[in-house]
Amino acid sequence: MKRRAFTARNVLMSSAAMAFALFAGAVYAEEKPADHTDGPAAAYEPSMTTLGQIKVEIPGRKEGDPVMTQEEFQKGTQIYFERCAGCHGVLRKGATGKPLTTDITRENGYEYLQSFITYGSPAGMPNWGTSGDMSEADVDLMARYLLLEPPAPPEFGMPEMLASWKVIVKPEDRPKEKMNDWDIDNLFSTTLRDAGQVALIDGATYEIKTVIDTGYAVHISRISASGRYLFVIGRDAKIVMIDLWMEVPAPVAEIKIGMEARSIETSKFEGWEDKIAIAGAYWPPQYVIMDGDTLEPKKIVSTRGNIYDEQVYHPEPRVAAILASHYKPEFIVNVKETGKIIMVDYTDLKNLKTVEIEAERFLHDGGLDGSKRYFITAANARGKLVVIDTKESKLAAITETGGQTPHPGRGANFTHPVHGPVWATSHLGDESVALIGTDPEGHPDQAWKIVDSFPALGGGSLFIKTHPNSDHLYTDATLNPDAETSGSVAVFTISKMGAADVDPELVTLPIAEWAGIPEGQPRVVQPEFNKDGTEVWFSVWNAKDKESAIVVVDDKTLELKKVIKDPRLVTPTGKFNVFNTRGDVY
Ligand code: DHE
Repeated sequence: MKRRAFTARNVLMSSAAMAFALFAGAVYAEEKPADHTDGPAAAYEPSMTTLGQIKVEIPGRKEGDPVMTQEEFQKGTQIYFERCAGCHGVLRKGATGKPLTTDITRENGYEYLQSFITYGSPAGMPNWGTSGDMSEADVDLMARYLLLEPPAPPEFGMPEMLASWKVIVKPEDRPKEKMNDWDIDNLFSTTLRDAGQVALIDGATYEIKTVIDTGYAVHISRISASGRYLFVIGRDAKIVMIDLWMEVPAPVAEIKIGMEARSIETSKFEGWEDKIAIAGAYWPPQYVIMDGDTLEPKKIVSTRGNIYDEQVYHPEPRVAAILASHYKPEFIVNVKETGKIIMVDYTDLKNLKTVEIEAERFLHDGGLDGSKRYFITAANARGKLVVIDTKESKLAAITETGGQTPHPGRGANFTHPVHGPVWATSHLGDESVALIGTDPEGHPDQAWKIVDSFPALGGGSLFIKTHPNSDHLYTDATLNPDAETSGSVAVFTISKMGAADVDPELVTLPIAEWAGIPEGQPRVVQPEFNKDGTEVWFSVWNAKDKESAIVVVDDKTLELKKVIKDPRLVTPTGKFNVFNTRGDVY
């Protein structure tokens, strides 16, 4: 395999700034990227915006504690959860960032903390003060805050879940057959992030059929195996279950499974279609197994435990991607900080069987290979891909991608003219696209090896996509600091890809320009195909008070087909085509 030395120009120099700005909720290119000095891996950390809103008390005062009012402590907690907890952990015990427990912060003292927060460090700490992201007063507040014991956010167990659980329409009162004439398989459930809603958009007419209220800073949609139920999860851990058979699809059940969450999935194994749902939380660190019809919570499993390699206890390992196996009645659960992948057998919840696979830290997103047997996921902070054989519930391989911070979404499967079946990821930290061989039977020498790596537009890519009926591979560059780059996508022609020593040619599509949005600097995010694989949709994601759009491209000609604009399209990001999402077609 050719090893590429990516050019400094194309490596995402200030990806940290961009990612922090993005995930702290300040999302747009028009906002000044801060001059952080850290690398992209450290930057790709969540903002615990929901936790930032909880009311906390100052923990019992100790001798030598700096004086702080309740109001200041509350503000410090909010800033900490929104900006620091992603790296340093909710409990300050460390994650991708160093621990900030009081034994350490008091040893270092106020001046050290104040200067560290102001100037950052080459090891990855952003320069919050000199970048202007935090005022001098906030830096002072945070330096004092860190000398106090951290507040422990509340747990969220069965009583809290049951209190939040609502069956809006009981299963027996739901339609017995599909009551609308919508082509529900070709609907796009479109995240309207800052509106806390999803728009259901018809894949043929581009009409917004309905807009549904969901959770706060809504994140992803997943669809039950039958295609009937749509599950949407917000960052506040609220799940909304929508029945697509209703005359006008609407929520039939909802629940909160924690205080911060990102993932939701439903059972797909034969005989178990639509029966079970599962969601994973960032806080408290747990996954929850629910009834697939009603969202009744059945079982809460904590992910607290030891890191796979160091065998050191981690108090808050977050649940990242969850996928349903097609080979067994199992869910595949990525536990970020302990680097473990848990195969959860959902057939007998009383005697729950799980297989704990030692994988790598810090697990994030991933998808299935073309045969749907193998789950390939990014341990993004370590630049690696982990491959799980879902038939055997076993680790198949761990491979370095050669790039910085792989971020595949669910990845892209295609048959490469030279290397055979491959799965692709793009990278957050540099311009590369890496292809991993996925055919251990037909191409055993290439299986689970990076068979090619070539440049796309630039660093800051979040998602890559193709479709079995398409000859194109698309990748975005959403977090690239350059507005033109973050407003464009790269397209490669699969049938023209050749040997690894020749980079495939790329075509750039100026998606944001095509959207014709007069104000702001929207970013282009997440290619998603329609059901037949003839069109690919891109979100043109602008500030919430500015116009956004969805741009539809003809996959054969790569020409603009449609710009969907509507005042209701507030901050569109992820789009989930019902057919492709339920069948893991990507
Ligand atoms: Fe996501 C998937 C976590 C920010 C859009 N995102 C995922 C998954 C995880 C995750 C764990 C995989 C879910 C699964 O498959 O079960 N996302 C996080 C974060 O922790 C992070 C970095 C910061 C945060 O505070 O939330 C984050 N994500 C974002 C965004 O800001 C994005 C770009 C816009 C938005 O709407 O929030 C975003 N994430 C997405 C999308 C997917 C996703 C569109 C699903 C992609 C797919 O094709 O399946």
